[in-house]
Amino acid sequence: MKTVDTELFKTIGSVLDPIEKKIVIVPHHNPDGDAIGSAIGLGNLLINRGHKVVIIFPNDYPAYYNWIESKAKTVIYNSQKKIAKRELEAGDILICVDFNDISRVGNMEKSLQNFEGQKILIDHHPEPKVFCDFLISDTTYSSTSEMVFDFISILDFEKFVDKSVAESLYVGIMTDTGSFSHNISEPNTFKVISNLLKFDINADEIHAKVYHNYSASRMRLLGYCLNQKMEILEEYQTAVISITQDELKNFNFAPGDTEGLVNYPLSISGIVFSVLFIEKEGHVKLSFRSKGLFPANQLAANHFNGGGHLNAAGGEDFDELENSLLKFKQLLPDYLHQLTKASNELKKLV
Ligand SMILES: [Mn+2]
Repeated sequence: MKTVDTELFKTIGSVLDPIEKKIVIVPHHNPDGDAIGSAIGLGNLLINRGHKVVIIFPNDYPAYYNWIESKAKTVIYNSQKKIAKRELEAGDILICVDFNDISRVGNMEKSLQNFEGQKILIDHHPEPKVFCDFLISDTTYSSTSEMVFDFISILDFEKFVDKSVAESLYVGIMTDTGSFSHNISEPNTFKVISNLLKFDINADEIHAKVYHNYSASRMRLLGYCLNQKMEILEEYQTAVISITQDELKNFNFAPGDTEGLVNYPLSISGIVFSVLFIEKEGHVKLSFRSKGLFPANQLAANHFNGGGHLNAAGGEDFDELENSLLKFKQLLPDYLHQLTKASNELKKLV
């Protein structure tokens, strides 16, 4: 079971005093449910406490998260650079959530580097590259949103939690655990969920708002990818899916439409590693998911300029899609031993 460094949380909490200070919250580029949920949840909490808060998203987020209510002003850096820069200049405290490497904010990196106030980081990814003055970094948490709730509890801020805070943090935990299907063996996760449910939130409704809110073309894209584009590399217990820009256009691609796609092949018995290749302008974006002991983050870091969690990582390759796919396949023999080992461990469990 995890041990929480209460003193560290309290020290960092004291940075937030007095409440007149202006706080800027920044999640990572291509924000997912946890990045959005932890940023908005923390933002609403701090506003309820009397702070001035602005949330700057490096780029826009999927429309199925639009219903989450932010009391703080939100700015999208990519489309509102001037306003975003002005807000960063005016900020006293920067709180970075759900990432631990400054390069994860995309082209907002330079503006963050120039931030002159105090910087706090709250995150659950491994191997932080330190760029903040204060760090709460703990990989035993399911999500940053769960960490934010502990932060709130330890600082005795629960009196500032309302429905909007609880809803946002619930979204973060729900999405980062794949609706409570992975990273859920720590009792603390459910303790936090149980606390959030006390704030009159409707968990059934939240699930439906996020997962029953997709476009028909997104579902057709999913069907196409699984039916036509999924390749099973049996010897390596690996599945790959690759999508070109043209294919995405054919399915009226909207941000978020490929989120979660990489998880599907892991439902196949015997598959321990799933990789999604998406062709972008000038590069290929890769998502890696694994089961058991296979270190998806190591492969991502070693060969594809990436990293992340043991079982969920990302990366990018500055090459053509075909070359990238070929390079990946040629790498697999080097990982055969680890893939087989992970697969054998899992067989023991079934
Ligand atoms: Mn997260």
